[in-house]
Amino acid sequence: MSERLEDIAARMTATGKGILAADESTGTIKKRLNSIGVESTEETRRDYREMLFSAQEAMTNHISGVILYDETIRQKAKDGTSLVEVIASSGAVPGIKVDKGAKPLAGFPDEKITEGLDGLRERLDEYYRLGARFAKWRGVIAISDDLPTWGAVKQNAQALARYAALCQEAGIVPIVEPEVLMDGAPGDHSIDRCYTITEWVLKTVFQELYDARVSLEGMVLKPNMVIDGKNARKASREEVAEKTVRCLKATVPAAVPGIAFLSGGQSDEEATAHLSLMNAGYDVPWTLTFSYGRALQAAALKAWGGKQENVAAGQRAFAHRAKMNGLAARGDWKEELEKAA
Ligand code: 5MM
Repeated sequence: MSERLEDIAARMTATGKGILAADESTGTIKKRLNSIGVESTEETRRDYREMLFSAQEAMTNHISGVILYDETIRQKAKDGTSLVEVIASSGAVPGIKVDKGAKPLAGFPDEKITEGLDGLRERLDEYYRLGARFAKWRGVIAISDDLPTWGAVKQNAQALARYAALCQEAGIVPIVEPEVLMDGAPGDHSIDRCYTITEWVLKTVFQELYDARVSLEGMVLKPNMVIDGKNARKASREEVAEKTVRCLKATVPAAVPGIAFLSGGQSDEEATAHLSLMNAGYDVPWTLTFSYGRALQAAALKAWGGKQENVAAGQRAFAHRAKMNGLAARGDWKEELEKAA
């Protein structure tokens, strides 16, 4: 019998653990590898991800699930073990990005719609057979003085809801990721504008999920934090935590088991600090944890540098960030712990 959606969601949001977002599409991972002077080939992408997924300490103690890209879910480690098995052997749940990326939205200049609904039912069946037990779909919403438009918010929310319903039909837990961008152009918006837009987007997403008959108990939300634009003044860590929790309380039903934040371009330490403050200071009905890409991987990518002899160093860097975020998921992170390391 297949595992219940609620049970998978509970494993994904287990206390003190979070999700590693390693689902960079081919273009994005190329940028990441090129930034350390490594050519992006099927083999280097595999080597990099194998380095992360086989990092025993990080994976076993702090990672509850890994989001994979289509190529990665089919790849094998150097010794022939599938990467899905490498992940599962650490106790983490393998997951898969199923959206086909954000494309220009016809009729809405500077706004995007995420594609990938056609044929999704069949793709989900295949991913299930390959071992995925959760999926991810990211909708992106850009902020400017005039954006977003209601049309873009509504259409992205509808796509997220249709995706989530298809996942649940396939026995797969949907991660619903409506990302209000922090670094979209011009990125000079205030934290209060981010609050207003995030609230609007989340309200719309949950209405669409309801209309699409999505079971809230069998999903995980992956939102942005409420934070000012990358090129605007920086709100204090306390303000980010307070406004994020307030916004989520106003929009996310208590039936949702867990919320796993994206890092969205925050520095590694900021992303950790914000999560820890939220867990330490507020009573909330859901688990609050991380589903970070950049904020979990940046240090590891640099320490690895594409060299076999640096695998252990890369894994140590990953273990450190995973540990810091694991502590943050319990509200126990302290700045001194970064310095000590
Ligand atoms: C890892 O990056 C994910 C996929 O990005 P592309 O489709 O653009 O290649 C991305 O969706 C990621 O899962 C989330 O944004 C969280 O990552 P960050 O870096 O924001 O924590």
